[in-house]
Amino acid sequence: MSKPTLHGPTYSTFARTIRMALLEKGVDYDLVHVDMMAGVHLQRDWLERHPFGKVPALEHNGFAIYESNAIAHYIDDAFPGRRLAHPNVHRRTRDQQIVDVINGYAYKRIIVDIVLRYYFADKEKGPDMAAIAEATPAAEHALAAIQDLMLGSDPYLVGRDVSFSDLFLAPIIGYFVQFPEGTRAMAKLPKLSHWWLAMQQRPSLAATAPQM
Ligand SMILES: N[C@@H](CCC(=O)N[C@@H](CS)C(=O)NCC(=O)O)C(=O)O
Repeated sequence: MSKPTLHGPTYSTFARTIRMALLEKGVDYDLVHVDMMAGVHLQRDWLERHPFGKVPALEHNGFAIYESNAIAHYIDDAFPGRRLAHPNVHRRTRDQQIVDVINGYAYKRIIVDIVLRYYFADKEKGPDMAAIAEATPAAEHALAAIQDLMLGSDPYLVGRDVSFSDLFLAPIIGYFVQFPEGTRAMAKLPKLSHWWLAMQQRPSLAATAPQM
């Protein structure tokens, strides 16, 4: 079977999710860097691949896909290997519910409203700590909601092995815990902290560290 090509920078959380999915499935792939810092994702060529100017995008045998959840499902369905989709309907539904919570709420509250304010802080003034403090309760609320959706005492979000939601959340937490707001938020969430410990053991997380 021919290799898929993933387009996206390693520092994108969504691109990392897809790289983790490929590694978890044991799928070999080519990675094409998209220089978001230079605004490549807003240029005409990229907009033909992704009309909303986001990353990542995947191409396989001439089939082009954008939107990370669709890409992750394609990888699970199109390639052999352990299924990321849980066989139990309730767990599979919870998994997708958590993915929706991450993509609809948690990503913006954690990455856009907090993490990017640190990374792209004004060089002289430093990060806007007032805005970060204001954003923190909403980020904590999103993580608490995710913890509430975890099923049983399994190590991963919806079971004994990783599913889609684990792969969407881990790259976001990987950034969030670099900052005090993240470590404090996780300290209040024991089940999610145990999950984070389990995720840190996954070779797919270690092998996809962002390169700035
Ligand atoms: N709904 C998209 C979201 C992707 C997304 O927001 N990617 C971020 C990088 S992690 C991005 O492209 N941001 C660029 C921008 O918003 O200008 C997906 O699931 O793939």
